[in-house]
Amino acid sequence: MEKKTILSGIQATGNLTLGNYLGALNNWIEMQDKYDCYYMIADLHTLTIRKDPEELRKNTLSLIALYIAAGLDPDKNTIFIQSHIPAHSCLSWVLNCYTYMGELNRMTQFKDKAAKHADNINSGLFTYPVLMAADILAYNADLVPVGDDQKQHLEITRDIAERFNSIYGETFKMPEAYIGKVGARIMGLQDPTAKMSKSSPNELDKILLTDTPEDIRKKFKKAVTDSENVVRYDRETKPGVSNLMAIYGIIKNKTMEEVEKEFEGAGYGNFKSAVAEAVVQRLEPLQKRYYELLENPEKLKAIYEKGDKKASEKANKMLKEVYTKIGLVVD
Ligand code: ATP
Ligand code: LTN
Repeated sequence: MEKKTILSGIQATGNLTLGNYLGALNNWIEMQDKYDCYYMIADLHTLTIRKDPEELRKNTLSLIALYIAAGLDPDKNTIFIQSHIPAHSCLSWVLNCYTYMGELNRMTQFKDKAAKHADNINSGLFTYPVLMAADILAYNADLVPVGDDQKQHLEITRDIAERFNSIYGETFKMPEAYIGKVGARIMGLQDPTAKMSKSSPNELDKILLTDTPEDIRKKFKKAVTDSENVVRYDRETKPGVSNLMAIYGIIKNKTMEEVEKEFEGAGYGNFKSAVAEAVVQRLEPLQKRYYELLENPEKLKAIYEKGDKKASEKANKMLKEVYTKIGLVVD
């Protein structure tokens, strides 16, 4: 039987957080044996917020290194750079003509980002989900592993695909979001009611994948909990503790009941140290591989060049089919 196709990406906005890792990247690693996987660096999406050019270039390469250091095998997965495949932008333009302003206006990420960057509400920020739809539909992806915050973008992708298919006949496959049960939304350590975000200005709120063990221990020690001193999972009334439990549970592959049992009568001090150690242990080998890879830009280049080639063949085929259906002259 033919393998199902997976596509996902992360913006090249800099250092990844534990949220990005547990919500997205960690699931990707588990999928690499069963599926035909395409993982890209969403560098074009990064342009929707003003970035220093040199920093963007550097972030793009370091994100590839991080993908591999986290466990993505470049021989099993197609790892590529979004901007290297012009078909994404071409398909995005076409799909823009099948997407309504009203639909885009409802996107919560647009509203959040527009509020955060009120001085630069550019049209790229508004049409961001259409480029994301093009990324996904160009590969006929069956599944898209992302964090919970991207659910709405998957819904609009399906709406656009359905609209196109209903006019021109079966063209795009309907993609589905693949969202992990526990790690879908890792919350901030200082404000456990908001998601951990790499753009948060409060360093104590987020764990970066490149944080030192000392930083990680310090941040968990200072994490906000509650006064009950009982390790119990309840997102509503105990958001801080529940978030720490989720982090521990994913890393140790344990259910929330198992975590509750393990820390029965332990108190928050011991529990927090255990969570910190689990994270330190998981990140140590990742960091070692990451810094080694950064020393070897030629190797990284060879990986994305190979990925670019495979990705562009697949995306170009789909673009040609779309162009033909809508009436553009293709040959
Ligand atoms: P920013 O803070 O700059 O908006 P981000 O941290 O949300 O960025 P993205 O590049 O937008 O990062 O997201 C990359 C992937 O990580 C997506 O699949 C997203 O759903 C997931 N993700 C981001 N934050 C979290 C989180 N706190 N918990 C779980 N998954 C997350
Ligand atoms: N918008 C996504 C990044 C992204 C993406 C994609 C994810 C761009 N294109 C295609 C999955 C599939 C985000 O995580 N912020």
